[in-house]
Formats: sequence, structure tokens, C-alpha cells
Amino acid sequence: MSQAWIGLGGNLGDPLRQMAEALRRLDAGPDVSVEIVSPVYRTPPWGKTDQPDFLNCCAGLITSLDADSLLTLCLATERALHRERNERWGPRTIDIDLLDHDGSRMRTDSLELPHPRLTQRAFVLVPLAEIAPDLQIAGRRVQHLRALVETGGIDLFQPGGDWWRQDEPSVSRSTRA
Ligand code: PH2
Ligand code: MG
Ligand code: MG
Repeated sequence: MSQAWIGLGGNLGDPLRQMAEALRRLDAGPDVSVEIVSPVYRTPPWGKTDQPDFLNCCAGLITSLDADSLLTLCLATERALHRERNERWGPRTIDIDLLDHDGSRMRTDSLELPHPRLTQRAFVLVPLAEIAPDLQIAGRRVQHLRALVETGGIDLFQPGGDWWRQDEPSVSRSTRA
């Protein structure tokens, strides 16, 4: 069994529901167990700034899959949720990125680990530091990497825990009579 870390995000449709659905689908299959899920943050768009804010979270998995197979499963899960995206770093309904797989370092045409832009991305490091502060990424602790990035504009949207297990986000549920 391996331990893997993924980052989820989206800024089209209902990203909270889409991330929850993605986590439920991954967890429901035989090859992945979702062990821990971070809070959800509203984050300013990175890379291409003229687009809506994103929601982002991270999750820790236990998996029998190797890194390539886990990536394939993540991409299949995006497709199953009818992922929509038109341009690189542009708006999308759901994005599931493999961040780390047992600390392995690899680089192929389809996958680089650890995720090559992780250390620049506050939208990953803020949620990841909440669930894996001591995880080592390329020789540095996540907590340390988080302290090196600008985190302005990132706001807590949904506290961590079991939010993703519910059919609908508790936020909208609590507003119902
Ligand atoms: N994903 C991108 C590009 N920019 N910005 C934020 N805040 N969150 C994301 O998930 C994100 C992004 C491409 O994957
Ligand atoms: Mg991404
Ligand atoms: Mg991606």
C-alpha cells in the first residue's frame, strides 16, 4: 500500500459539490481509501488571473495503485464528472492533481512527482499544511514551504472533516427549512 496526496480545485459550476463527488468516487472504488480531507479554501486564481476565484482542497489517500495508475484514475474521475476546461490554467469544473506518491521522484511525459509547481502554489500548500504539515516534499516540510509563499486573499470556505461525505454541502443544507 502507498500513501498519496492529491489536490482538488475548480471554479466553474458548483466546485464544492464537484470536489465532494470526486472524493466520494475515489473512495468508493476498490483501489483507494480517502483517509483525510483538508478544509476548503477560496483562493485567488493563480497563473491566469482574469478568471473567478477557485475553491481548493487537498486529500491524503491510501492506495494499492502505483503513481501512473492513480493518475489515470484521477483523470478518469475528472471525465466521469464531465470536467469542462478550455485552456491551460483557465476555468474548469474540477481538477484533480497528483501531488505526491510515497515521496517518489519521477518524470515522464505524463507525470512528474512531486508535482513540479507545488512549491509555488499557495492554493495547494495552505490546505496541504492543514493535514500534512510534516510531509516532506523535495526535501522540505510542507509547513516550511507554506511559510515561503504569499497567502494573501486565501479564505477558509468550509472547515475540514467529513464535509465531502455528504450528498450536498452542509452550507446549503443548513439554509433549508
Ligand atoms: N488551478 C490551475 C490554475 N490556477 N488557481 C487557483 N487558485 N486554484 C487552482 O486550482 C488553480 C489555479 C490549473 O490547474
Ligand atoms: Mg491543476
Ligand atoms: Mg490537473
